[in-house]
Amino acid sequence: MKNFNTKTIALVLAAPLIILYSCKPKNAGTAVNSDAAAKAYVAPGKYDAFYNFVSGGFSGQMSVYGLPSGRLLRVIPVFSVDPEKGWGYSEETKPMLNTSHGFVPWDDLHHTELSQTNGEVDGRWIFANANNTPRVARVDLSTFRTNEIIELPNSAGNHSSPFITENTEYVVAGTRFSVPPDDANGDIPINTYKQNFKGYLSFISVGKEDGKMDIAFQISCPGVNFDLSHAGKGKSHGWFFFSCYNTEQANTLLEVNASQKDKDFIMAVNWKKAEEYLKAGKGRKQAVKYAHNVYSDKTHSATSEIKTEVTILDSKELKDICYMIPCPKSPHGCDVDPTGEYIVGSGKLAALIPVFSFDKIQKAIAAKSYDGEYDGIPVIKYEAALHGEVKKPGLGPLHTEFDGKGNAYTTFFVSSEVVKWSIQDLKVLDRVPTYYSVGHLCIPGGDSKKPNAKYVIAYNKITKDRYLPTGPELAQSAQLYDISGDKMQLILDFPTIGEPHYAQAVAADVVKNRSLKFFKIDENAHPYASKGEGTTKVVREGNKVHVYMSCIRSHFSPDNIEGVKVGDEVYFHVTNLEQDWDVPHGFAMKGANNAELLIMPGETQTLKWVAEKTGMYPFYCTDFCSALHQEMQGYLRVSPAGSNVQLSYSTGTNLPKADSTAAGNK
Ligand code: RUQ
Ligand code: CUA
Repeated sequence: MKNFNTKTIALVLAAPLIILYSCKPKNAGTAVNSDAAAKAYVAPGKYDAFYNFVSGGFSGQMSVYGLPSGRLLRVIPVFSVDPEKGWGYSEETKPMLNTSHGFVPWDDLHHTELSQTNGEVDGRWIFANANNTPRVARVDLSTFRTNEIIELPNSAGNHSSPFITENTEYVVAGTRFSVPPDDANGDIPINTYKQNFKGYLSFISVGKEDGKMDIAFQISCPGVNFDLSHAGKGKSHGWFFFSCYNTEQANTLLEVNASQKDKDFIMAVNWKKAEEYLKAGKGRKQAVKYAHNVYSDKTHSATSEIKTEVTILDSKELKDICYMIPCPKSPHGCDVDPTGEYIVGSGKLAALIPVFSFDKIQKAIAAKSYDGEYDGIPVIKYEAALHGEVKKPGLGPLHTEFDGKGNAYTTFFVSSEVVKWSIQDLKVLDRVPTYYSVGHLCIPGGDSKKPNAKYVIAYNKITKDRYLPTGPELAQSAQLYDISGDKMQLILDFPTIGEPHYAQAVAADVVKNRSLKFFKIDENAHPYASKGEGTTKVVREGNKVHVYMSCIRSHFSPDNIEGVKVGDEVYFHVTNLEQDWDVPHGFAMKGANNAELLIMPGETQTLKWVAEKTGMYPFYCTDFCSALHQEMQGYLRVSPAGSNVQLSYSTGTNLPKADSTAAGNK
């Protein structure tokens, strides 16, 4: 191996890195006005006005906060196992984390996107992306649970995802890493990147009524890094816009080698055209493998299916689906204003914000105002697509949201601030510091046609000095600003779970009234459900023991079980018979190698437990459900393999045991 010269590397690095480090704004403690507390105060017993759905980054989960209080309402397990709720541990939920790589217990969730109808947030579902093992999840907002996860073939680092079209026709995902296609030999030299690596965009269709996802088609594109995206809306409905970096197509030391060009691209995709080509049979079938996992609220169980084919449209052949628009330097955020006319690209290394015009893009395409091609894709002339530039807005623009009153709000990572500017005349109107290194931001409905411009929330990467120290790792943080006036006003800091990236918020009324209170026991179609205490039983099938168990305040049935032998696999199928709101029961078993179960009223969940040693094993309810919750417990006796203890079970009666080993006090 060649010795590389550290000095040269350091010099090369110095230039781009200088501005990449973020600055901490001054006066970190004094930026709050005295009326701020009243604006963020929600009296005990009162509801918040908004739900805020925040990505959990490397926690893999999504958290739900109330605004303006910043109170944490719930953490929804999505891509990572969660022992608190048994997610990924119960037999019913394990298939949700299945992939073509097998069971994957973790991921990195960056973006949340609420479903829309006619460009307005409809409160039905929220989608989320898994960045590492590429997947998209759909969370149902009647249960606040992940109901579906679909894996994406031909992809890696699913970052520009999951952004939706204005009627949730599609959830769209672009691959961050370009890779050799799944059906090609990936065992090739990495430095053949330019010849062999490709970027893919996935268009996932969403069922109108049931939300069911399916990969409608993928578009194969040049091997760049797709970073973020947003759908067109209104006049630009039918189009999708993706920011692309590493148009240098570097495969090593990207911080230098992918920062060479003055301009990278925003790729405009005409997906209505793509649909036409698909209908005309222009797609090519490709053999792939990806998991599609669906959770049913009727059987209270998930199924995982491995699918083996996807349809590919080639952007090189089908000339009029994709167009490149030059965008200065390494664009990150790609945001479309509420009218659908303006597309904002945020170059991480740029000192200005370019704003593109949809009308001008259309005219440029009609007039073929191109600057040649990039890997077979026409490149529209920068000036021909440009509405204008916001000059000197700040350093390191990342993301933009809109207030629906003609203003945009952009975050600046390096200069740690949110800047408000006017879309029409591109003038900076206001700026506020964030504490600090802000990434994403969110205005309720801020990427829809109808923003609700009461607040903007900044999601910061660094919180040094903002909270009590907690060792080397500090809380992640969000900051809430009132934007109802001309000037933005900081009113609250609140810590978040995991690293927050994108988040969405919606008026509480849009979601609150769809919230399910409990599952109807009559509709429980779980194959091992016990719909009443009378139907509970214990059944042996070889070395598998199925316990059909029920729970209701404040006992399990059965709560005494004997005749389990060493080596048996015991499946506790626990049905919660309650039919009331907010009465979960828990189930925990001594020595269980996985987690507890948390079972909602009307639901059945299953814990697998292997009897490894003879002895007495208590189990109990983990959720304080009544005054007699501490009495909600039971015992399971394990006898040696080959012992003659008969399988028996009971609740409230001491079965007289005939066999000699029953005495047990030797
Ligand atoms: S990112 S901080 Cu969405 Cu993963 Cu921009
Ligand atoms: Cu049931 Cu505690």
